[in-house]
Amino acid sequence: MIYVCSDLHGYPLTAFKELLKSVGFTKNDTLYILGDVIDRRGDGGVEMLSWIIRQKNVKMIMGNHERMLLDCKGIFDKSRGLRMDDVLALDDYLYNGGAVTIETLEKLREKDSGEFTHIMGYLEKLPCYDETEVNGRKFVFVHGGLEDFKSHRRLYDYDGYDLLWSRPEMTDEYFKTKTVILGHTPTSLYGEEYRGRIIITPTWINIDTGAAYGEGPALLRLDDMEVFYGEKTYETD
Ligand SMILES: [Mn+2]
Repeated sequence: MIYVCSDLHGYPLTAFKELLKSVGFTKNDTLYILGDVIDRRGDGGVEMLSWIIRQKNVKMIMGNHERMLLDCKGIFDKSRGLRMDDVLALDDYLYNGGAVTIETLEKLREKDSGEFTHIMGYLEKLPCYDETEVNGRKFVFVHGGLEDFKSHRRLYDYDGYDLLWSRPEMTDEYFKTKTVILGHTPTSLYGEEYRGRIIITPTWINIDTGAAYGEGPALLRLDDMEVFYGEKTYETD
């Protein structure tokens, strides 16, 4: 079976493992995580990243938050002073909830620099999109959306900004023959009636249910399009 989730943003690893257990997820299944594992809450998602890296059947896509962290990775290099581009990137990142992740990563770097390097190296190599086919139905995975969509435009012709920061309008339509699965925009931003629930449109599905804000993350099974929701975690805020 193929499962997809997105925007965990520091969701507790134990609660996430419970969700996987509840659907009977095994080594024979595959899980795609559509970015934004880090930032905003908990330990900033660092423990989750350490876990993801060690799972052969979990594939991650780049989110705008992973991109922002990488853009200011110079701040972890203590052999030189901060440069102006570090400061600008850091400013942007802190504004978007990166402080908790920087703090956890800094502690990890001091305690276990090998693991720190492993995590940063893994993030550097993340793809900005992926594709798969399940029971003859084609799927595209991307964090934000396909900005300035044209049906003839190839996926590799979109730049990072187009894929990681795009927020489709409810009426936007993508491919006729492929369903795009995306996150990035909490579904409640499309209307209170969608809070904590995925949104299914004719050409794209938004699975960011707002785990960053205490809602349970969604786990979508592509084989039968069944959706499962993780436990809400407001109390840890
Ligand atoms: Mn995002």
